[in-house]
Amino acid sequence: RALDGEASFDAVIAADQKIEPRDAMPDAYRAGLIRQIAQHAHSEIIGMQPEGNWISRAPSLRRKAILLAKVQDEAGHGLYLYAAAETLGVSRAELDTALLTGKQKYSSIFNYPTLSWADMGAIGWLVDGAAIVNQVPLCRCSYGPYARAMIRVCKEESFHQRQGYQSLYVLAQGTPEQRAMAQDAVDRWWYPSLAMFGPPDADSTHSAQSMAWKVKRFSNDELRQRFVDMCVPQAEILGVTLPDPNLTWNELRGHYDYTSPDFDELMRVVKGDGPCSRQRLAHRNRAHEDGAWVREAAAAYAAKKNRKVMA
Ligand code: FAQ
Repeated sequence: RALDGEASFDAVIAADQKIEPRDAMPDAYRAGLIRQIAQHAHSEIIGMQPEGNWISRAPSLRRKAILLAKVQDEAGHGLYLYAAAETLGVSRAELDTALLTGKQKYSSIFNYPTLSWADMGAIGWLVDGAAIVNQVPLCRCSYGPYARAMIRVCKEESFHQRQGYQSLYVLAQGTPEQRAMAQDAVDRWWYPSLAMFGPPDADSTHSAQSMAWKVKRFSNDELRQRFVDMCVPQAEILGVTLPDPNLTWNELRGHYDYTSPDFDELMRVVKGDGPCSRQRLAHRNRAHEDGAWVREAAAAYAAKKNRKVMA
């Protein structure tokens, strides 16, 4: 069934059903989804760089194979997400340009450097952990293609999270140097991971509309809290300390109290002034230029095949 009007759009949203690409939808719904899905896709693609940095320096063949597979999965996630965005009427070339020129953003987290091998564990545990908390509710998002892409992404992401946790666990049980390296990685990744959930609810420009349209199912602060509550017992098992002296169980709220990340820093990073922002974008631009011949060859091959079909 293709929906043909605003009234039916509202009815589908109210009934918790899915909006599909050919359905009528408000322009702002379409634009908002393109914004979020594109940012999400770009995050997966730029997110390959911090970990890609360690593939050639992994401490064993096994760890190298795992890391290589994880980074490949991230490329795959980017591609499902670009495909979901394309169903809204934006082309892949437009999305590429928007990323390469800095017009569209990607997650703040990927503008931080990966300084040691332990960062691979901390990213898996904390960054993929935060991504799962944020993305599991997106499997119920009102836009069908995005919701369906998220199901597979979340399955793979939870595997990524487990491998990061296991890798960090091994270091945290290792020599004093390895334990210090694990703790240092957790110290550096904790607050940037909390910032992944976005600004506090009061400053979140898109939340209200996005929740009314059932794109977002929970607010930024609700998900951030859920992440903190999940990490505290995991940190205890790992034997690492989360770098927050205010982290205490609040009996009344039934949640952990915690120190918020520095939201001014988040906004600076989002605006392109993160420690690695320029490097990440320059690297992506270089890779895009280096890949020009592949795109040309693929287009020429497709044109040749088309001519054969027409003949
Ligand atoms: N970074 O009004 P809100 C991954 C922007 S996980 C950058 O609250 P919204 C997996 C926001 O876009 C990471 N920008 O916005 C992986 C908006 O700016 P705009 C990707 C941020 O959309 C793991 C403005 O601030 N995940 O890749 C950030 O309602 C390991 C106001 O904010 C997703 O993208 C930020 N942290 O809520 C890969 C999930 N926070 O557009 C490799 C899908 C906020 O008006 C290795 N996205 N902004 O210029 C979402 O759930 C939402 O878009 C939020 C933000 C929650 C990120």
